[in-house]
Amino acid sequence: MKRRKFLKNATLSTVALTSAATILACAEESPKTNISPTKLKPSPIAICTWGFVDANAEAGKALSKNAKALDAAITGVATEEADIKNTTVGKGATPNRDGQVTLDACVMDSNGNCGSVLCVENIVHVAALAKQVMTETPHVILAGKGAEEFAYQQGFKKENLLTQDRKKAWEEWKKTSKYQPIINIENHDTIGLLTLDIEGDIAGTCTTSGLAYKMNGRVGDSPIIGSGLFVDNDIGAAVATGLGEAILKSVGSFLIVELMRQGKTPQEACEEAIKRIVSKNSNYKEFQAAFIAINKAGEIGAYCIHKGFAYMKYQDGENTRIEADYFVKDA
Ligand code: SD4
Repeated sequence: MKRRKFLKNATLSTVALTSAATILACAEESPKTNISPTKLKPSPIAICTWGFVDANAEAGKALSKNAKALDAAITGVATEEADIKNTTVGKGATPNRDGQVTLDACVMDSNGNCGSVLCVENIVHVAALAKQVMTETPHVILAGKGAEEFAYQQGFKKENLLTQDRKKAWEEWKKTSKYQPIINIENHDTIGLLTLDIEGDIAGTCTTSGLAYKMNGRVGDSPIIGSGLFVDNDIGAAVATGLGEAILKSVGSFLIVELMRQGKTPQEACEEAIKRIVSKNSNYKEFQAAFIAINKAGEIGAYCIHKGFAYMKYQDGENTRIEADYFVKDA
């Protein structure tokens, strides 16, 4: 072989080898995920359960100003906690059957830290309180009086949560109440809010008074990490609303995140979690359960048992209400 031809061939082979090595190295480094690379850098997103336009907009706007995911989520839900027109969250919430308003909330950040408060009275902003449990105590959960006392130490104000309007409704309910847990589909308006911030980090919170006229001491899924809320910043997050007893038994939010880890889209994962609840509860036609979820690519999913569940999505300055697909189609 002529020297020039040999050199040319040698150069070509080197180029080919180098390219092959580069391709192999890239293949090894690329994450094992179904998410397309073009979708890996979404702009900030806030999603929340039900049609909470203002709360979701607050969270979305905070994200646009570079707030961290969890701070934006807590800012968003604070709007509902303070709104006495929402009878399932914060001030103005419906009391338990003994006339006490008791609140549940939790938070989870993008480092896997979480905090939760159960059955708290006289404190409006329980999601913010759950964050204080996370950051200022060695614990994850504080309940009842202990959580309330901790709130005062942290500078939270004592407030009467029972409005005249809710007191009247409770007195009316007492006249016919059979003192059995009454589950109806109208018992909703819990706010669960998930955020993906400018850094691509994910966090979430959930805050509620739970079921109207629940037994004193009853706690639902909303403040229970894994059931009402779960975040894994490598994968995504999910949050629930609906009948807490059914959601608790399926550890639904954790299930959704794990299904996404296995490659399901947020939509597929939400559908499987709802189908799991349906398959394990023969009375599923009598209650509502719903999930929303987000993954690292900013893809969203939502699914519920019965028609009528909607969620909000804020991204790029647009706050959109989206009706979720549902399981019971024969109603
Ligand atoms: C609970 N999951 O305490 C809550 C109730 C709820 O919208 O979501 N209401 O069971």
